[in-house]
Amino acid sequence: MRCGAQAVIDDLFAGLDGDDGRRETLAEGAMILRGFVRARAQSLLAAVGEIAATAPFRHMLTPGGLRMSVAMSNCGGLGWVSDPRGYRYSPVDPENGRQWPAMPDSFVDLARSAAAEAGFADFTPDACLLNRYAAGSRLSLHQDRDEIDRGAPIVSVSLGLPAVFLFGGLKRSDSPARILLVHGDVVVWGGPSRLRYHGVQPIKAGRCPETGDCRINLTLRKAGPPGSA
Ligand code: MD3
Ligand code: FE
Repeated sequence: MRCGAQAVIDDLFAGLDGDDGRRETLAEGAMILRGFVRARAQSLLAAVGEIAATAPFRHMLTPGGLRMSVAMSNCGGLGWVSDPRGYRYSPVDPENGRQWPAMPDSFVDLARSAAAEAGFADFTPDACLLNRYAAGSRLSLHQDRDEIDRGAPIVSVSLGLPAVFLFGGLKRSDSPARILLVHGDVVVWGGPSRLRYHGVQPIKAGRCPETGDCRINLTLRKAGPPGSA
């Protein structure tokens, strides 16, 4: 049921719902909850399919005019967009001028419970960026700084093919740690880790039962001002 050699380790923890107790603190404010959504992954992926039926995955252009290798969509009151005018959050899908699909309750619930587990009480996301990685897709080192309220954490969910995540420092030149993220893992990034540089190495080609030949990452965010949503 799972991708790669992780299956043996995962089997040792199988049968436990939700948090299976494997948590790793990467740095102050950054915590991995291994397998946190494994039991709910198929219903999350069904919700991703419904969102993508309304707001299809697309390859956005960077402000420099390059086509991103990761295909993206959004749900929630705000969605992250990039085009030659810049990066920003938009309440509408620029492809059709309509509001992004609503954020499913299951996304809100998992974000709240994962954030609470990592010590961030009362997290309410108003934006969810959906990233779809095919073999070879990557995300170069960057900071997430388009959100107004930097006091709120970001909750990220990994589904499907594994990824080598790059976890850097507060300067682009800080050499990043490499962390394997697999199907069902959740990471919470907040506090002093909120503005760390991070990225994703090119995804290795593979197949898994959950998503086929891709990796899906959900990032649940509070993009709007403090006190809103
Ligand atoms: C560390 N996505 O969408 S999620 C992104 O796996 C993004 O698709 C990656 O980076 C992915 O912006 C990584 C993990 C993540 C998200 C936000 C962070 C790590 C972070 C903010 C600060 C530090
Ligand atoms: Fe990011």
